[in-house]
Amino acid sequence: MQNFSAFALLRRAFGGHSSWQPQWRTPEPKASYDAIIVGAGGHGLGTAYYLAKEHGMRNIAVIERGWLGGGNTGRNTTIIRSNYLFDESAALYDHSVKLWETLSEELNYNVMYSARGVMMLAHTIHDIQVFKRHVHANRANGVDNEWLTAEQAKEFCPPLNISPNLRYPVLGAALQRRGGTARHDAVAWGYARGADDMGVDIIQNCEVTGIRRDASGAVMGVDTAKGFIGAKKVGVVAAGHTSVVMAMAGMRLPLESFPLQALVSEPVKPVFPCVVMSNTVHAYISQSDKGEFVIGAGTDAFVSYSQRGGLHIPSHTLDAICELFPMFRRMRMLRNWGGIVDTTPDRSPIISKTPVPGLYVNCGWGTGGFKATPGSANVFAHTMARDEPHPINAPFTLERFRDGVMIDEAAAAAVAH
Ligand code: FAD
Ligand code: PYC
Repeated sequence: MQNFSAFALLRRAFGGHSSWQPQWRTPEPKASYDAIIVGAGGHGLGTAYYLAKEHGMRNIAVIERGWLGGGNTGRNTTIIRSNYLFDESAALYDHSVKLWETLSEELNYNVMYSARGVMMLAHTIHDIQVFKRHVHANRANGVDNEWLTAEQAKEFCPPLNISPNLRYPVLGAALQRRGGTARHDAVAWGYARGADDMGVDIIQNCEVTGIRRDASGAVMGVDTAKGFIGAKKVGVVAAGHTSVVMAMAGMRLPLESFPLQALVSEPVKPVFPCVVMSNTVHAYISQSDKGEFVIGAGTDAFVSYSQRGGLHIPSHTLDAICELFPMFRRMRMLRNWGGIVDTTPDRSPIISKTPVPGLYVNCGWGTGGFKATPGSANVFAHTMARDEPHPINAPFTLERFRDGVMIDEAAAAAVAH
């Protein structure tokens, strides 16, 4: 409670459902904690929340070099879905979708989860084959996904252009009706508030600059901009910069970091009822509750830590949007931005113990980790608390790259990332 202003207390008293964000007063770090999470994105804050709520660990700190939710959590296009191909992924992402369904009630904070349906367009025979394979695999796993003709796709999303004269005509679509969107900053703030209520320290403006190990090699704490902070366990959840942080403990990870961009239009009245993604012409779009079109672009083709990305990339995306939705041609774009995502060779995440006792890592979500926030945090907390993986994240180890047991979800983004 000590971290909240009078406004926040009032808002709590009246139910807490507001997108208004309290000013966070960062506490001074203690000399040591039972566990430290590096990175106050949704995954890190969620991990602290579940460590406290489900595993009774209260002496925890989340250490963030910037401000909470200022990384990819606050920069993404918020698409939520679980229509992944392989059994391991379906279990992980659907665990997350199920948590999304009740997250506002769980946190008493409106995360604005809206299951408005995610539709992936097919423009080629190859697209049709890939998406139908996903539909069948998903249904075999109890995950909803269905095939639509082009006419049914237009019925579901009236602004869609299904003219056969398009450069890449729409030949059909895969629709996951439970997919949708949520409010990204509310997720960060909801988990932060919940964790704070249970005694977790959230320490902003405090970069982790080193990971210290004792004579046996086990973790003993982190060096930070505010000095050394001791901890028996350290969980690294620093999307985009995981390799940099893990190198502090002497570990190399199979990760590459890329800028990924998004942009929003001026706000208009509600005209767009769902989420649409197209890999072939590369664009994805939804309409936020404020009325802005939220549009995602591609990654740069080369690795970089720049949070800008090439200007030609959003410009190609807008070409694609105008082709698919000609009625949006005169819309003006308000702002664009980038984030840094880190990607593994098989495009699946790593949620794992490491060879360093007491050090855990959650990374490699690439362009698709927002949807996974609750599920990932929930199983990572289990892994850290019990020093063994939850059955859902057991396949997502670091060792799979040594043993060749990949979970190849390269086709799963449904966008060319
Ligand atoms: P972050 O929110 O990035 O948090 C990591 C934190 O670690 C940051 O706040 C950072 O400052 C901190 N940190 C880094 N280094 C240090 C250090 N040394 N010391 C202390 N703190 C440190 N996913 C989807 O599922 N759907 C989408 O539609 C989607 N669209 C996207 C669009 C864009 C433009 C981008 C960039 C990403 C998109 N993603 C999407 C991916 C998604 O945003 C990420 O996978 C997810 O948000 C990662 O969450 P996180 O909590 O792990 O990381
Ligand atoms: O994973 O659905 C996704 C996604 C959409 C845009 C970026 N990632």
